[in-house]
Amino acid sequence: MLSYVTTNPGKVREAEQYLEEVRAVDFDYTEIQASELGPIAARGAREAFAHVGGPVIVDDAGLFVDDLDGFPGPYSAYVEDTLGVERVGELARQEGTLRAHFRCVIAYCDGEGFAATPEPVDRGERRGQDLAADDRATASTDDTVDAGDVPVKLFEGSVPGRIVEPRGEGGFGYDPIFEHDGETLAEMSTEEKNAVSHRGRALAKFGEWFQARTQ
Ligand code: ITT
Repeated sequence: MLSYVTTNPGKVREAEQYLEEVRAVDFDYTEIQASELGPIAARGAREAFAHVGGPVIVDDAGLFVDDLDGFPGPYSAYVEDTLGVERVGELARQEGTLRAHFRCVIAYCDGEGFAATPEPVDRGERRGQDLAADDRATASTDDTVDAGDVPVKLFEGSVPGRIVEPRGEGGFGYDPIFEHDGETLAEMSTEEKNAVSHRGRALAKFGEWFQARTQ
């Protein structure tokens, strides 16, 4: 059975609409420091696969404020924990910077290879080129897991929007300050959020591909 490896139950709730059989595995894989979500998710998927021993997906997501050079981007979790969502909203609005987007990369690994499709495959050997020098140091000194260089398939989704004063009780994370088409993601039901969101788009691509792979 497919395992969704995450410490965030909100992600699993959103995935249930797309994946018939999926179980949540609460495992905190290493999140390397990198400027792109893809290598972070790919590295996490390898470690999650080594932990679970069967097919896994992990999901790395972030809020990118366009006029703040994409801040907080791959550092969104750290910034949420340290500054907090409301403060990020205040900072962005102080700068007059309202345009933003959310991105999500779903990384799938089952230890096997992949036939070519439009979605990219991270083959591990690219890791050294994708990471900055500090990131390579982090990756190469991690001796807790040997997940090797098994291929990982990546599915990306994004949604444009703007930063607003917090509204709504639903969703999680930065949802209350992110407005798309007049509503914050926190004002939407899970189905409504999925229909427009970064994760919904990535999950739709993954769900279709995964169904074909397992038939
Ligand atoms: P796992 O890594 O264990 O899956 P996480 O919550 O740390 O859980 P991410 O690293 O992908 O997940 O999340 C980065 C940050 O972005 C974190 O602060 C999340 O709350 C936030 N985030 C991710 N997806 C989001 C979404 O759909 N809506 C709002 N905030 C989101």
